[in-house]
Amino acid sequence: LALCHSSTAYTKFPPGFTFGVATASHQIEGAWNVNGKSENVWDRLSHTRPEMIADGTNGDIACDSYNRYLEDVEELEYLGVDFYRFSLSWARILPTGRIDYVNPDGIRYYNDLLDALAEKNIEPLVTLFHWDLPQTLQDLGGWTNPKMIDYFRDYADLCFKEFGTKIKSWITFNEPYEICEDAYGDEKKAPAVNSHGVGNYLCSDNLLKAHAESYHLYNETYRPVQNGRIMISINSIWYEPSDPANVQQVVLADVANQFKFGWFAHPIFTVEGGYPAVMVENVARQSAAEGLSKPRLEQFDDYWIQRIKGTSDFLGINHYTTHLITGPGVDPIAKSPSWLKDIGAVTTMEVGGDSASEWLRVVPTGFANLLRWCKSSYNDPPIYITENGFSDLGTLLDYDRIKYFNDYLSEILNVIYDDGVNVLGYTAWTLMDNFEWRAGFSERFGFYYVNITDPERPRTKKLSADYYRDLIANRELPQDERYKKTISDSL
Ligand code: PNW
Repeated sequence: LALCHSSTAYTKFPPGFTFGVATASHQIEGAWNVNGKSENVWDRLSHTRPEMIADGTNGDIACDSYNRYLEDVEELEYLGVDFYRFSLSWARILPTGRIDYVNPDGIRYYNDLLDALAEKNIEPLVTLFHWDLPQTLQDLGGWTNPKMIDYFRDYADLCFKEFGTKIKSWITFNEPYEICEDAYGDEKKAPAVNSHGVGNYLCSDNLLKAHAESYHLYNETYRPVQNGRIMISINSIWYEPSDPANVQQVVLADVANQFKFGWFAHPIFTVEGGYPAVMVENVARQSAAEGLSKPRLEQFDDYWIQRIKGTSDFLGINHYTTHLITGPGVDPIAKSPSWLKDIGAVTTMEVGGDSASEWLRVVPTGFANLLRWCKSSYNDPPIYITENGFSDLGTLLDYDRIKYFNDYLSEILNVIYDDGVNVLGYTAWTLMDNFEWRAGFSERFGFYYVNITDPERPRTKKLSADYYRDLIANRELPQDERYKKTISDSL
């Protein structure tokens, strides 16, 4: 692979390019049952099935950002970010999940945070849904229930109304793939419903409709007075052929990318709209082979194809890693039926450098390929990178993280200057070590180390914090020798 590519690379970001960091409510806030907040699906999972969290931790206190948000803002100020991406806790704002009771403390908390950010000139980029569904709504079926379209629109409506004068940039959903596949088609994420091959597709139907309804609501009712923008953040594991000369693998990698990224991007960002044709065909073929008289996934009708199309002002991309396609067939880890089996390809993670997360392999060139593919597949959309980051065990001299950021950012520069990909901003995951879902605190992605055995939750900056601060201050990849060590130095 072209690893030498980045050594000759560009270092300066174009004028107007912006930088931020991201967090998510359940991963940092804590205060899980304080001042009216109700239980969410991650509270439920980590309390009732603690063995499902690698280190048995939970989000009860997490980074205690509910109480320590001013410390968060100080750290953001140190980094010098243009914007801060965080998410709202639905269960803190609407404890029943429905619009019938608004918790004043939820409104107060986010107003306080927004005011503190405004004082430091840090722009908020706010995610409405980053996985912490109120348990009350999960009890009704969660994202497999079509009523969620209304519940989500009501929640979005309230947030636009309450916070829309302070928030000009909204993200409806963080990573619909993870929401639908990991949580309803598997048990990798809460609520761990594991309705593989069925629940995952019910979820995508409802989620895409809920997204579209919220977009139209914002567009028609709020945008004329609030003048903001609204988008969705789609995650990709980018798939590449393990042997680039193998035509069958090349074709299958594209099928896998349609199933992964295209599942949610195609309905929103293409001219024709709807789910990718290859996805609809594959699921129909598999369903027939299973003896079903009706496919487990069906194309949207014309009304919904039109209603969902074009409903994002930018393409938000969360990207971490690349995996490989080794050939046709049923992946050995695929359940039956399942999204993975429906792809009809065998995947492997045997590629690139390691992180502390099994799934996260370091493959910077894959990022460039994904971005070029997005430009050509989706009509050259304006793109924000809404997450990108690297996990380790929490070392303060985090050279591997610095190298990851450097090499991935370098690929962004390559595609901007060489291919004209329209990337407008970059968001690093994450401000500080936080509750990494089923990995608990065992995998750490932060610029700040958080000591979770200390009730004060002290935050200690890592070397990567200075790297990112220098980068932002100069709008240029730092060349300073103190950031450059080999991978083995940081272990
Ligand atoms: C994201 N993958 O999840 C989430 O948005 C964050 O909340 C999370 O902490 C962060 O990335 C690190 O995991 C992902 O398999 C989950 O490519 C899986 C993948 C990527 C991102």
